[in-house]
Amino acid sequence: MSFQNQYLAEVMDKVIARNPGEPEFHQAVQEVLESLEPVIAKHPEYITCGVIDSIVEPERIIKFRVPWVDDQGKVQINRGFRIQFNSAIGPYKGGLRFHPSVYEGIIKFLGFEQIFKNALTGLPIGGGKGGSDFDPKGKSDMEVMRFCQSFMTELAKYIGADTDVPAGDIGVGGREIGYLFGQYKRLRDEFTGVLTGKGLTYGGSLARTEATGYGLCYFADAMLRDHGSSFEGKTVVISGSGNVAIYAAEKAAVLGAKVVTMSDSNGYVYDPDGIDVALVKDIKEVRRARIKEYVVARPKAEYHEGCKGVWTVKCDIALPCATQNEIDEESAKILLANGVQAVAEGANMPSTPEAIHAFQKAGILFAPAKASNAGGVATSALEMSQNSMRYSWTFEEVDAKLHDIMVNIYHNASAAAKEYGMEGNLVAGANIAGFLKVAEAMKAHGVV
Ligand code: NDP
Ligand code: 2IT
Repeated sequence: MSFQNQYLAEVMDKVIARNPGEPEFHQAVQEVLESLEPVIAKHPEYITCGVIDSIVEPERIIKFRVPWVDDQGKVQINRGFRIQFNSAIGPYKGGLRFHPSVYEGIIKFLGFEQIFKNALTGLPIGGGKGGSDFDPKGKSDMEVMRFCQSFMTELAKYIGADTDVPAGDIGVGGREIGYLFGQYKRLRDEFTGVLTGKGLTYGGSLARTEATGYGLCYFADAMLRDHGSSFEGKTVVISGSGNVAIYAAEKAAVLGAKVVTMSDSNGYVYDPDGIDVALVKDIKEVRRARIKEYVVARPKAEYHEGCKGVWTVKCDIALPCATQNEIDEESAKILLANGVQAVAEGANMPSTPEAIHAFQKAGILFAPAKASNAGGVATSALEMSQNSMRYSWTFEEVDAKLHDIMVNIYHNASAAAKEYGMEGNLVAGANIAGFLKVAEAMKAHGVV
């Protein structure tokens, strides 16, 4: 899409020129800037005070070498990143991703989206993201530990409970956070809430593990109910089989739906009787094995090679929970032809712009990641609060707060879309509501 507003077109051109070879970042910025057309028309002061020029430029990019020794005694070198994108409303906050596909452009897109997502939670957290091209798959626990210790040895210089608070993302779960926290504590000799997603014995919050997946379902449920529908009796297709996918599947089933698929980067399983979530937890969280193993214990289920095939399974609701751009236009059209009624994004930017366009054109319910997957980071912020108070809430207390936060995000995004003349467009609504909060804070701080 081309911009009607000349200024926004120029900002976009500059982002592309300054960040060459980073298509995911361009994609994330383009979507937000498109949503800002009516905002600029109403608030031309955002042009003069420079908040849009500033918001697309990270406050700080940290890039470092991560040397570690593998089990054969060979030195391995990976790249580490932390992008501290925006601290207008709170300390930088966002996950760390360990995956071979990680490069600066992936961390930039994730960090940029995190600014608006975090603002939507209503909690005081800025936006950041980090990670490495390290692949934890197939590594021993000791290799993962040595890598995490080396990664933190450099990262520790730049983070802190009031500065920048990392957490998990793809390839970074409880095990990695434990090793990272242990090394930070050793280096700094301080016990603070510098990371979230910590274990329950050392400052972690109850319900953080479940939060992104549960929050996704709370958001989708609010959206469905607002349109006279619900999860009850619906068939749900979920991609991924990691942290977000597992707890989305668990909550969707509790809300009365039948989840029929889970996937990984190799393929997907289809279980006509409904996915056995306890079995998936055992395969992924305990055995760290592939989703293919599922059919060994459930002979009526089928395994299919190729992860894209998951979108050909007929469903009422689709919850993409694996990775960016996993639903392209072709997959979106197949979902629509099969009668999908709602798509809610658990992963970050899982739908391509063409796929989003197809969903919106068809008039189905579409929940964008920034809004619908904000439950993870929201609960991370609740973990920070509990750490500051040196106190912990019960599972039920945290879960109730998470539920309220997700319902509020739905209503705020929905109201912003309506106010700016795009009723029902939650992509625009989420981008606008998140942007306005951060932009007001940036304006108040002056040129900094
Ligand atoms: P996990 O590492 O726990 O699981 C990732 C899952 O996605 C795995 O099943 C993995 O399969 C699959 N996957 C990863 N990369 C690809 C790929 N290139 N193609 C196909 N499948 C892939 O990560 P999470 O569940 O934590 O994260 C999933 C998504 O949710 C990400 O987009 C993340 O940014 C987002 N997210 C996570 C939050 C959190 O709190 N953890 C919060 C908000 C968003 P395989 O094992 O084969 O790699
Ligand atoms: O994308 C995300 O919001 C996350 N990976 C969670 C970040 C966090 O700080 O909990």
